[in-house]
Amino acid sequence: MAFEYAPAPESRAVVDIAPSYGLFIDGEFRDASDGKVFKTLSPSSEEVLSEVAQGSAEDVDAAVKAARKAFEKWSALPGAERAKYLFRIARIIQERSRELAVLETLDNGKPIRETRDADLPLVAAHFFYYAGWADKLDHAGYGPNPKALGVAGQVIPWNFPLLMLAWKIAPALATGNTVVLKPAETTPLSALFFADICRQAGLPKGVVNIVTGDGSTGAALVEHPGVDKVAFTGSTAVGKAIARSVAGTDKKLTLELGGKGANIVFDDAPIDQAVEGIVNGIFFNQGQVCCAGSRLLVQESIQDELLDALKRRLSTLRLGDPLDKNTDIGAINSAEQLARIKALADSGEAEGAERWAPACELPSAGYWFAPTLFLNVTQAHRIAREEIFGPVLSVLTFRTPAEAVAKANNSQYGLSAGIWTEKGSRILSVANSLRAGVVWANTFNKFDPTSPFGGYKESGFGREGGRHGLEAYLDV
Ligand code: TXE
Repeated sequence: MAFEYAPAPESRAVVDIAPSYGLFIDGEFRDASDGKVFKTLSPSSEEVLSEVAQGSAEDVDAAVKAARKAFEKWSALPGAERAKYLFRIARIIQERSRELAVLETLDNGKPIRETRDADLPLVAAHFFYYAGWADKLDHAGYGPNPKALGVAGQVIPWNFPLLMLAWKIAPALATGNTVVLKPAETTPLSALFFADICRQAGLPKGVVNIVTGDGSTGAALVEHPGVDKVAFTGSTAVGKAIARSVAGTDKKLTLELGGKGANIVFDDAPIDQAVEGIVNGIFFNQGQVCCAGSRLLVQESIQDELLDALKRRLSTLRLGDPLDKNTDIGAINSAEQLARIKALADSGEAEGAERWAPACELPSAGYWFAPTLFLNVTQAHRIAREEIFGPVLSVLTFRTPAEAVAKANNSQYGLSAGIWTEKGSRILSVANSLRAGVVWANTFNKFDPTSPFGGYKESGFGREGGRHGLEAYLDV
């Protein structure tokens, strides 16, 4: 891996991080009822960034009550009025995007180029997009005055903290719901900055509440009887536990869970373009992406050529300081996640797959994992079946399109897939045979607020984004 001196990292002085943060309930920041706090740190340096309130069940109750109180007025506002708030939020996000990008990079560990060029523009785009829906709901074929569900309890993960917040909060507010959101315990800061943006935008008190904390705070939220709709993005195990806890209530539920995306490269694919797509598919955000292309299915006849080109490309990736604009691979989000990645990668070796990584010096502090390929992987290997959620690509081969489809679909998950071929007819036939919520053709990890996103099988149910994302927050 080519190492060059990092020139002028994005200054971390751009963002002012307070030594401690409270919960955002009813328009005010406050300490946890029992005074408990936890630390959030920078995964690239292990430096403590701030101390954050650990929300208790009592705090969740206060937040749900504030959201309930705010619901009557908020849902009764004309859509055009709600739209104004959403547009204002979107514009403030744009104005403060440099600050937010640096903050997200510090708290999450992902490269600044990604937060600056992908996360933040998409966050703003989601608010603009759903702002545009708010005043059109009456004429969208849902019947007059489509009803909001009430209070949405939303639990989000750490891999795209602000973007997952936008996916959840923007459609909820556009449709007239109010929100209690719990960010992940390793990345609470951007959600708290967002709370400040809500204040700046003059959003009425209680419409958005942010309760930070760990899984126990999340469980208290989804179990709260005052919550009408639960939206969760995270692990399949927790998603199933939430489904069990919501069963038997009248709460609506959407789950966006894990994945094991197949990136299928046919022998007529443009190799250089496919290599870029494979790299983007699995090394974007260090592979901590639910729809990552974590299984490469390559047609046998081009295997050698493609893998040689891929290895050459991996040798040029730069791993290091996430605030450096030239960094391609940042830090893994937490020690726990790093341990999970290591354990699964070790299982690959133990089960007989061939491990390859470019020569790469890892920084001494922080949580790092070199971009890694596993060759000669079979369906029986754990690394072919389980979500690694790290920069690890499992390479399998196929001979015919039918075999490619069968292998791609041979998964408990069904979130994403990619197809690389010059043949339009093959794109259509293969895409239609794949049991995956999103299929990209000759690209990967492309997102757009107008497109619905969500999974088949153990990747969850319900859709976020686009018009389908609105329906998850309406009684249609
Ligand atoms: O997830 P958790 P973790 C996958 C990925 C990763 C694994 C574990 O494979 O390696 O999950 O990650 C909250 N009730 N994904 O442990 O625990 C928690 O506080 C309510 C895929 O971080 O699911 C956090 O806010 N909430 C994924 C959120 O759930 C609970 C993104 C996610 O944490 C809870 C993240 C409970 N009982 C991980 N327990 C994706 N689909 O993108 C925890 N939480």
